[in-house]
Amino acid sequence: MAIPIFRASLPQSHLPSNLNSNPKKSCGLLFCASSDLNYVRSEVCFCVGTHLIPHPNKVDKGGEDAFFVRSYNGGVIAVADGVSGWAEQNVDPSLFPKELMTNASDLVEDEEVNYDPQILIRKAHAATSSVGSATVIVAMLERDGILKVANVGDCGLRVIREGQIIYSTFPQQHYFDCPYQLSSKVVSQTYLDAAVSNVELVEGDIVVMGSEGLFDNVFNHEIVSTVVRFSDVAEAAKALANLAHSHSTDSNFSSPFSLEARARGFDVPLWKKFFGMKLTGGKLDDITVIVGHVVRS
Ligand SMILES: [Mn+2]
Repeated sequence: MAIPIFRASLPQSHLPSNLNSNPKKSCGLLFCASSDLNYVRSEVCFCVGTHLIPHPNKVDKGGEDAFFVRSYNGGVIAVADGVSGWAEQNVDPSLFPKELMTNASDLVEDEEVNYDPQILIRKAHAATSSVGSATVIVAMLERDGILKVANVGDCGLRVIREGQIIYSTFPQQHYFDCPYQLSSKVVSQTYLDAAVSNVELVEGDIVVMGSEGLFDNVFNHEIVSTVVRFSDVAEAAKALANLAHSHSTDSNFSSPFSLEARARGFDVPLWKKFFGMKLTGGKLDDITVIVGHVVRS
């Protein structure tokens, strides 16, 4: 019987249950199964590294993203991104995603959840009493290599195999910059709105999960070229977060965010266009990156 073990510890956290929204910490978390038996050779699990860089104006509080990593089964990874508009109503936007992730982490082994990330989202949402809202993505790896993904909003996930992206989530949004989100309001999206997929992973695959702060600032080809440079998942997560951060503060960078804004009709005023100027720049945001390497258990 393969038993998951932690071969490296999570970084210090001010959140319970393996949660971490602590800025500027990365961890090399290896939860590979130990086994004396050879017949489980084909079983896989995640080796996970994480890195979070908060929005420059939100460093004191650690930002409004939250995430967790659990070793259950082949591994569970999840990110929630708090919707910052709540600050205008004197609500701390970080509370809802943090509680949502705490609840989800606590419910991972729940019988009713039964390895289904969509049910995990339903139960975690129902258990969350904080005011606010968040986008959320959860991925659960089965030991046979099936990765189950449930995604509400514009967090994202990529699967990289031999230097190619073989699977990608797509953001769900009501309109530009307004994603689907779970909320304390009755009128919001629910687990039923989650985009759900099953992806068959094999040993050697790399999974990159992140908040929109990653995908708004880093192109897919950059994600690939960055992760393939590192054998250490914690180093890969840190490098991706740093790249996203540097693009987010670069007003001349044509980011995925600025390209989408232009495609949707947002641009600099006409007189600036006359001088050949266009809307550029990254998007300042909280940046959470989780990199999972699929290894034999
Ligand atoms: Mn965000």
